Amino acid sequence: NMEVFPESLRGRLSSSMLSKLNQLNNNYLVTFLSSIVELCEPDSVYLVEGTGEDLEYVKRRALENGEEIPLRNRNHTIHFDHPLDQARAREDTFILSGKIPFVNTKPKEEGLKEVLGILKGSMRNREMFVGFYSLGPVNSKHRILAVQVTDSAYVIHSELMLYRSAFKEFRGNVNFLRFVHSKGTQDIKKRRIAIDLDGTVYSVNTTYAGNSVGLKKLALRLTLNMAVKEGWLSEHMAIIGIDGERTHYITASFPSGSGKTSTSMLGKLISDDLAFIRNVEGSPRAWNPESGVFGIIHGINSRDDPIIWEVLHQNDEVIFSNVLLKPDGTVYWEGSGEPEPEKGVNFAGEWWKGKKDENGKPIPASHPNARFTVRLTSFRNLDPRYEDPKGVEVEAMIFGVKDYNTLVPIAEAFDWGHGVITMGASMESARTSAVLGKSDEMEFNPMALLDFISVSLGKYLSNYLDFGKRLSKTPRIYSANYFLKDEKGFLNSKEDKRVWLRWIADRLEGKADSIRTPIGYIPTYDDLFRLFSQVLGKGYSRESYEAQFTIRLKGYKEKFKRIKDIYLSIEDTPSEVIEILDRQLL
Ligand code: SPV
Ligand code: MN
Repeated sequence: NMEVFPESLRGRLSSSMLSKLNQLNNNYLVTFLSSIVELCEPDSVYLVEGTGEDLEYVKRRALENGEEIPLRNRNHTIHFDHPLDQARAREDTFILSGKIPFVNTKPKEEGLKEVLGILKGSMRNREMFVGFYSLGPVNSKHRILAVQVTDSAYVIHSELMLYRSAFKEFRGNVNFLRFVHSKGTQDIKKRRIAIDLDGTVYSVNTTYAGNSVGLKKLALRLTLNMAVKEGWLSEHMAIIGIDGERTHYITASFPSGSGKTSTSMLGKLISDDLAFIRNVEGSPRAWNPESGVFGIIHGINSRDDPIIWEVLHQNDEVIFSNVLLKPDGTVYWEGSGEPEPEKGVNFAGEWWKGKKDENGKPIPASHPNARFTVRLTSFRNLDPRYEDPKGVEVEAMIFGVKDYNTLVPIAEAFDWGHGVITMGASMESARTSAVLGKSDEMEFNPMALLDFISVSLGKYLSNYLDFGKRLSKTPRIYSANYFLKDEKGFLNSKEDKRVWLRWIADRLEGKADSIRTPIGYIPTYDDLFRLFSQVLGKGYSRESYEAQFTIRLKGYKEKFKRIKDIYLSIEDTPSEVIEILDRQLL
């Protein structure tokens, strides 16, 4: 009965929108939406069911209000974020909770008061969009429902591409995760991302998708917290199928900008960024909560990334963000292999070759964290099982880092505990441009998750260790590093990762040997010689093997000492973690 809707909603929803809402008959939804419209005071509210008509409308609004600019290809648009809002804003993001090591927190009452104060009236004279989604296949019993509220047509447009619309699933009094976003006045000093682990995230004065598209990394904080409580894993991982005699599904956890997306293009694509992993009758099964890719565009070219290149040049929908807009209505980014244009428009305004900022530093044509937003269905290597409600069985997990000095390109753990702790929980990686601040400093980044963790690492790791103990067959664990260097440069070429993946498939099928070293099992020269020839049609010298697979004991020892000190300083580190690190240090 529509009479029962609060006046705040009735006054802002058209009669067709009101009847849509009425059909759902969901009291949680009505209460949530009326509290947000009373807070943000939008002019009107548009419920985005996810139909073709909705998509057309949202796109039109994004073009009309200038959040997106049309490109020469009629299915392509470009979006710019504020020059100081080009990446995840670590310093402005906090969890509303007591202290958690390595995480920005704020007492709940104080943090809520602050962010609600900034959100007050933030949508005046604007339209508010409400999106309805499912994290994971809609018909999976493990799917998680989520609602996004935003005054940005770009944010909701992105979500229509990146997530599965699930309006009808909200019928009745079902609950859902809540994401409230306003672009506000783009006053960067008042940018805040406040995460309430009870199930709501507020984000304001930012549009960069990692801060504004709630279902991506903001939802990860909520689902990670749920997973630790409920005994499953919510991870920053790609999911891919690699072929040997049959398809083996593996997950790959890499910090942003160190090879995760390019690795996922080497196999059958299920996910490029996020994974939910659950124990289903003793077997570890994985789903992609997303249905699209928000990927780094820097360095994407037709030779190294033919699949992504194709996605960006065919006639499917693409939102480019923070690349260079050329005068002819096409775009340019560094590393595309195309000649650098003379001029255009970029994230900092008018741009010309040689333009410098106020400190005399050259302004790149496109931002190093410039991105593309596309649907999974645009990829020719998409595995149809991405929609499998039962998920895929995980046989191996890769933990990869960007380490110039020490870690071997590929190694296999002795067992679950050894892999989880010395490979996953011990990750250190060169800092990425996906986070505001200096690039390339080495950072402690367990499971590539430190930016997204929402519980103490101790609790997180005991859940991980226990998860494996309850499985009837644990995945094998691998450490990977594509970035080893000597004074002459990188020791591996980009295509070598194909060989490491095939080695994993061979290991899973019992076809490849290994050498037991103090840090785990490494490939034999003979197997790699065979695989380099089979997979890449090229030779492989003993010198290359020795340079790549020498165990740099000093570097490893120093690393594990640093890591042990970190875990000793965390109050709730399980004793098993220290035991495993001690054994590694012997
Ligand atoms: C990452 O940086 O890990 C990303 C992009 O996947 S963001 O959405 O910004 O987190
Ligand atoms: Mn990511």
